Amino acid sequence: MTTIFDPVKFGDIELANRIVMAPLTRNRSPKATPNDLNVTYYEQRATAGLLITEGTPITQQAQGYADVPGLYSPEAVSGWKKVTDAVHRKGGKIVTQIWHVGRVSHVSLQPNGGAPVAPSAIPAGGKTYIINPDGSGAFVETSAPRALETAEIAGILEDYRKGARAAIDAGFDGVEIHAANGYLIEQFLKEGANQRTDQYGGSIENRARFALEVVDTVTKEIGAGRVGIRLSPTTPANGITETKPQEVYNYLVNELGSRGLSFIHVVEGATGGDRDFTQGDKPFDYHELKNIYRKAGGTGAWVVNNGYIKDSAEQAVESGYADAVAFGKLFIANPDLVERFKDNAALNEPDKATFYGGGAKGYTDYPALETVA
Ligand code: 8OZ
Repeated sequence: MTTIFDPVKFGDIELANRIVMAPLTRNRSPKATPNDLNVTYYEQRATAGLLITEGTPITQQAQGYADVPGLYSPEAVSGWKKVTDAVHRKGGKIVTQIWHVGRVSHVSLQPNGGAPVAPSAIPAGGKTYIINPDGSGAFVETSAPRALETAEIAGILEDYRKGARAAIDAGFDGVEIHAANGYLIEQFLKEGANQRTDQYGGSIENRARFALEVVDTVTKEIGAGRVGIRLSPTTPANGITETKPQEVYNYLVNELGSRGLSFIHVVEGATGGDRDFTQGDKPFDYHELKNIYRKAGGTGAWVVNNGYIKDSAEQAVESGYADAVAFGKLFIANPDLVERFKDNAALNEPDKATFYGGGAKGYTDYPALETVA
């Protein structure tokens, strides 16, 4: 029987175990550049089978929150190189989550204070986090976006290509395309944010076109065996809505099946919340989704996420449903989560107050087992 501690291949990436660190926004990289504290944080967690970094904007336009690390300056690539070197020295594997927020941004974060871009000029209606000119932080309404011209989309794909190349230059083992949680790719996929009348809007096939073009661009650049994708079929995150999530995502994974991806990472339910949440008229069937992907020839690892604990993760892997499980909050508080699971040891509790922004507190000061008296 396969267990969560067994090795596994995600395409070209060999993992020592099936316990994955989920991408986690931590807002601790001023000037969009990874620093030494970020190196320590990832290095501490290198015993995960795979680390997926926090969302990493591919351009300034792709940026939606203060102090998240990017991939679009030489300084950021050098900063990430220190992270990947440290993780590799510890025998770990690490991919970066390439990210474009689309409408989930604020003019103060955008090039020349311009409007964020989106499939359609429909505000997300949520909040983002910015740094005021006086240095203080603030949660503010996301700014009204402008709709991308059809002719601009090739330029965004080029940004993804460059982001993927920068990730490889920075020493990452691959990338995860962030197609979840109400950001740009999901804004195209889901009806509530997409009222386009060109080939990127209307039918499911048209709404999925942008996602598939991003996948094709990135896999062509760095090889499909190093490319995963994160999906959240039913999440309401960042004001996103879809009444037929099963149809949309069945179509999408059927298309992804022939593309040789390294892994498919599925957030089940509302991101960070209710696992049974759906916006469709029936419960979402994640097993059906996986079966469609496999029937379409998909060989990527099936990675599941959202509220898993050791028992439910073991059940998911041992039953053959999932190839690996991604943990978010548990990895924030437990740098040695793999060892703790192996030992059935007690877990540290994550401190919500220090999730976003700040310094070492609540970031690199969670104790590993051997440092607990
Ligand atoms: C929490 C806070 C800010 C951003 C996501 C990248 O939801 C995020 C995110 C999460 O995917």
